[in-house]
Amino acid sequence: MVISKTRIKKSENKKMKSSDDIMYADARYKTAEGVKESLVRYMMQVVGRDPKFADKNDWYKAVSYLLRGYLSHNYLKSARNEVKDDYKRMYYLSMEYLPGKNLRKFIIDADMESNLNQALEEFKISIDDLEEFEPEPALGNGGLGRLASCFFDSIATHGYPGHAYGIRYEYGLFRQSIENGEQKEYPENWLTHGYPFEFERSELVYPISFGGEVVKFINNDGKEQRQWEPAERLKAVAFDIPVSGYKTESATSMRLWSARADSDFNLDSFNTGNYIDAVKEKTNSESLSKVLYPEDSTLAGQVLRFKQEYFSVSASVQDIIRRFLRTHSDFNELPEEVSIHLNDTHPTLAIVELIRILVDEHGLHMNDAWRIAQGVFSYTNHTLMAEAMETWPISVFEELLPRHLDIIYYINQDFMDRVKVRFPGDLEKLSQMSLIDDADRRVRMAFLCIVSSHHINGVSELHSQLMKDSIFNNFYQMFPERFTNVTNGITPRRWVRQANPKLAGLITKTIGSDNWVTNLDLLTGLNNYSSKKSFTKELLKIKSQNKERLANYIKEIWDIDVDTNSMFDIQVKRIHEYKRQLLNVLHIITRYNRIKSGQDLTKRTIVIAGKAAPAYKQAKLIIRLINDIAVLINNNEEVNNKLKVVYIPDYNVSKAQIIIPAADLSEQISLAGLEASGTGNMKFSMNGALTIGTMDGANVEIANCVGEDNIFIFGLRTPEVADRKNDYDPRYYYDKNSELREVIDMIGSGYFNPENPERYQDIVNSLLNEDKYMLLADYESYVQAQEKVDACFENQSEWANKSVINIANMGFFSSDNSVANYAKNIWNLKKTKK
Ligand code: 26Q
Repeated sequence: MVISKTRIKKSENKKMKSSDDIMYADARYKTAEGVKESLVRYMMQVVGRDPKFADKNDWYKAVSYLLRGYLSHNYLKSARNEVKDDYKRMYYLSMEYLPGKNLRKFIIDADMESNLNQALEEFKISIDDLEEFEPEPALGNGGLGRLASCFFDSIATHGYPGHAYGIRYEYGLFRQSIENGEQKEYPENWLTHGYPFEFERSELVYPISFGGEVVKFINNDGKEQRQWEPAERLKAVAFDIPVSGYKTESATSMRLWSARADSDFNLDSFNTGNYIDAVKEKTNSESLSKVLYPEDSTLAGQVLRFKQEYFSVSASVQDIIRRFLRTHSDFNELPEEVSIHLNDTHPTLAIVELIRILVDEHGLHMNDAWRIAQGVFSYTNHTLMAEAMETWPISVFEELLPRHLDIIYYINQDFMDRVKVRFPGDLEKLSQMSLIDDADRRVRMAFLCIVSSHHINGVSELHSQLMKDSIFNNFYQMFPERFTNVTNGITPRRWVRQANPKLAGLITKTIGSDNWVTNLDLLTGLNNYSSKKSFTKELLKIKSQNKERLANYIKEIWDIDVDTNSMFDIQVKRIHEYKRQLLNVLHIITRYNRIKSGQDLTKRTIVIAGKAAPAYKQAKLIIRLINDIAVLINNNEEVNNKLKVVYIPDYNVSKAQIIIPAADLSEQISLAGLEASGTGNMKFSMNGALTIGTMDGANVEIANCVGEDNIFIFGLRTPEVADRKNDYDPRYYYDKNSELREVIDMIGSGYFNPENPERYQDIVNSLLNEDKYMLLADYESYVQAQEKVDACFENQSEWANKSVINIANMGFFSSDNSVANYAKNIWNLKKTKK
């Protein structure tokens, strides 16, 4: 009897699909019917609602869980393949990510748009309805964070074994509102109603320690060893958010760490009856991952930020080692198996943490651990500005990471020995290149990165060259082979296919397939269409529809009517003096004066958006000035049929998706040599806007790709800026140019703010007495370039022709290209898919 029972079971088992079959062949989502069935199940089983009574928010959740479910198949399959074939993996460490909203992206990537729309029809819901309920993870400040997210879109789409690590900030970048012309900041808690795309991995937890002291002891081999005995401990818990690839089965994930109190560690306080203190300590520990620092260049230098940086990289490095040890045991193999990339210096401590773990926890010799680290790490620099260079006081190390400071001293000693050999007798070099700034008693994080990385790259040709010529020149002389360039890129999936579906449709129809979405060089096929009337007509129509959408949005938020026939002249990015939003302002006032004096100018709608760091007074003052000017101009009957100025509050990825496709003109006007790359410049151009810009960052390469006839370049070149630095006199330009003088005098006299005429005195003073970013030197050339822009816009077919050439030649700026470069030249990675 027993035997036959077993037999029945076995034969039943045969009929049952294996878990692999289920994992690898999920056909449910291939039809509208299948999607609908799944959706109703998710609604009942996960959301817990009756589909009959579900509201839009419920449907948003059900669709999101369905997508998460679908993507987890792809993610798990990709992860399994990586392990099975022992692929080298790249781990990207970044303090910031800006993925934008995920719902629409996941739907497009899963090729589910039409099935899902059909499935939702019965419930009278559209995908647009659902998007409104999705919170936006604003886990970054700007360019650097968005770059990381573009790269991961490319990594997932092309099947590279890459994994992202960061922090699950509870509060993302503040929400900006403009009140009486001023920026006000509000907390942005994107997790209030939960985030349906994440998986909490409560089993994936690592201890994180701070403080205490380093003790010496004699180990079993009779050698002196050092050990860190920390005083404070907390935990990092993993949360994974899937990253989908476009119409492919490959996928990856973003692993974000959240801080938790270490309950065991607090037990003492409980036992001694100090309950309140124990709970306080818990809140204190958990505050570590609470909030993203809103600075994007000047460093606040807060201890909490330092702790965040260590928290994030310590958890990540522990996780990387755990993953490595699942299939390997010899740490000498680490450089062949693992590549760790540092997104700027913010995760530098990962280097020291890896060495510490190898030496203190796995018994390696310091020199071996140090050699292994140099085979593993690579570093991207994103800025040359001295004030943005990260350094941390030695006292902070002593207090919080004493063992890490030991290791940094070891590295520095080893490095200084090498400097002595390379530059014999040059004592100055020793102090210039030391990882420790002796005068200030601070650790120089960028130097630590350079010394520890096999590759160091800048983010545009110009920036990479300047890196070698200026701030890192000593290091370049020592390690020329380490320095390289990888020009930034942006994903055409989000920035064209998703943000500008009509343009995407036109391109697909014209080229004959949608292969360009993953192979952007195919856009060159459009070059033949630049003077084909039927094509340019459609292109202009699409631009006009996108402008209509932005105009409606402007009407909604400000109740301002803007004319979609006017030129949409747009500058959106963080507000910073070096980015020169003020130069844009000088031009706006010039236009205002010219119109008032009776000149007939091209009609323009000038749009500006961006956030200022809350403590950056001058940047906030610039925002206020723009808004004061906007009120005056928009209400002035004499000019407002020729000129409108609009400040769009709370710029973020979603807003960018509405604003950028609507632009005719893209403003990229930083002082030459200061914008490392820029990526907004690429987004605009890919959407058919023409650029007015300086020869800075990636603008230089954009000019090369589209040709100088199809871009409006003005201003001093980098060498000219350097030449003039020492004897620059802004008053010379003020005295010489009466139009400029009038503009500055208007700002200074309170023309735009008669209720408080002193308000912008600081701005005028800084322009006339220092003008650090040489606005006055570039003013005349900027205004002349703007005149050329006007003339060109008046000839719409010429404009359209240039617009097509811009789009057609943007292939180089696909993040697919940047990632392929990193993979080949820096990470040494192979794709897991053919
Ligand atoms: C560091 C320490 C403490 C607090 C804040 C920071 C911090 C945070 C963010 C410093 C810098 C950033 C962000 C920098 C950034 O976004 N840089 C931009 O990176 C882009 C991608 O490479 C470039 O295109 C831009 O040119 C560059 O400005």
